[in-house]
Amino acid sequence: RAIGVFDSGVGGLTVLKEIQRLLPGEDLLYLGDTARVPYGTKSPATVRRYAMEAAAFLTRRRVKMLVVACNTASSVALADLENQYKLPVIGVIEPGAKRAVSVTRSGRIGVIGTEGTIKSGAYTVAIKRLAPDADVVSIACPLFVPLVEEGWLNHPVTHLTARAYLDNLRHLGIDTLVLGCTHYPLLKPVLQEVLGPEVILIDSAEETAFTVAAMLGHCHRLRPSGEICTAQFFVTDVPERFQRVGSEFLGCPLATVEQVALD
Ligand code: DGN
Repeated sequence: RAIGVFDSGVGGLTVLKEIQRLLPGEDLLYLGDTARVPYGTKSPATVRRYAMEAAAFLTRRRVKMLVVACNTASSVALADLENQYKLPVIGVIEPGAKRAVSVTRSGRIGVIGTEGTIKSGAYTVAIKRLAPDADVVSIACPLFVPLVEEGWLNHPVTHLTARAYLDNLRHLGIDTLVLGCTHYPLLKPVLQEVLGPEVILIDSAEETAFTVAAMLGHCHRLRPSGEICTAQFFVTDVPERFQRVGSEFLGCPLATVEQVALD
């Protein structure tokens, strides 16, 4: 049985990539709800409905585990998914929060994400549950997703945008920043440059993959690099853009991407 992974679009591929790196022997099904991206600006009720439909699609294909590779969906829909299904359901919030708490020295932790994720307060709750004294500063960075989708990973506009969003966090003296959106790991070099080398960036994609591996109770050998990804990809809009941007995310071509309807 495969591991089912879903996101609103290409962002969750950062999680898929890390799972593949840790567990190359696992079959993976990936659904990107590209017809309805972005989730980040939608209401919690709408994102919950989308997440339930995405999960229903994957469970009809008899997956053994669901990975919600989207912070926005994880922050508002995880409990509903857990109640609905008997399978293990893994979100991206908890693993990132745990890691942030374990590495911070000052206890002052920054969180960036979509409007939906930040408004939900899910990271603040998760971090405070583990470290009640932590000082959490969170800001929404809604322009980052379209910049990443455009492939502007090292563009002057991206640098300026990052500076505008993050200057405040820098002045507040955070020592740890949670990248609370699965698109953001691609911006690591720019974010690190703006914040300076002393701020530790927490990549929830990596942390989530560790949680998946721990849950499955094994770790496979690394696959030799350069091999074509064998996961099966589904999208809800025409595949071309997903295939183009997605191959940049994964660093290898996406063999086949199938367009599907969720109902
Ligand atoms: N990748 C999604 C997340 O992690 O929140 C955000 C993408 C979007 O829907 N805007």
